[in-house]
Amino acid sequence: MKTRSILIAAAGLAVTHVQAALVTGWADANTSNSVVLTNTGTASPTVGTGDEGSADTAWLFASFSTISLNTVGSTITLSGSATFTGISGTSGLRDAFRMGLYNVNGSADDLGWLGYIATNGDTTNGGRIFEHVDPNTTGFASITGGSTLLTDSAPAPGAPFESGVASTYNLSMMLTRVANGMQIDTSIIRTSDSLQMGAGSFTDTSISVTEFNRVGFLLAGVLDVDLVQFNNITVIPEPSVVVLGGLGVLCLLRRRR
Ligand SMILES: [Ca+2]
Ligand SMILES: [Ca+2]
Ligand SMILES: [Ca+2]
Repeated sequence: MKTRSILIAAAGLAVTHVQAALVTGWADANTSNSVVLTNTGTASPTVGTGDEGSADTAWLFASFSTISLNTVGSTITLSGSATFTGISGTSGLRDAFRMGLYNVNGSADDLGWLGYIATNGDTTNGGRIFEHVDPNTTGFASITGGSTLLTDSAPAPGAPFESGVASTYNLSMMLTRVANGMQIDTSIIRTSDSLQMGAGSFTDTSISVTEFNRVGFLLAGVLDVDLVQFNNITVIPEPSVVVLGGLGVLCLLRRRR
């Protein structure tokens, strides 16, 4: 009696690529200032004119198509860089630069958004991660009312921003849906010497939001910054490859007498 086995393996893989999205359509939510924005229709907006302090107090924001982090392991990464020219503020610079990912939460203005904010540190204090929970009534970049401090990283060993000269910082904020909440990983790295000015990592186990559709930046008045050039601000959803099929294995046993 012989038994012959035929193994048929069928891999049904359907691949969907989700593109990294350039973030465009920038505006300043601070209507009481007179900050000049240019290149707002691109992913590389320019803040200020080069005149002393002309980029200060901007609350820069833009929309993007909603990205959902409803599945464990899914991520969204905000990335890009910013070149600061003419910073002349010398004290109180912690939290002077902020970046965030938000859900607009049905708001018609810049108030009441939900999400996460990362800030820069300085020589004596680390950068920080904050959360805006539901409900809150504050501006998206506020780290006081309506905001919860999640973590406070170690002090950065160098000046937060170089005065006078232009310096560029690589920006990254990654949100990862994890089984017990949301992991936030952020960095603000000076390109000239790889100095880390960012806020590190935290897992938020009590989350208010899993869908995101706004990017926001703040340039505080203490910077006295003359020009800020953002470069290629993008939001990248992952996974970029979705396996819709899977692996099918069919075993056929044929018995011959
Ligand atoms: Ca200045
Ligand atoms: Ca929380
Ligand atoms: Ca100022």
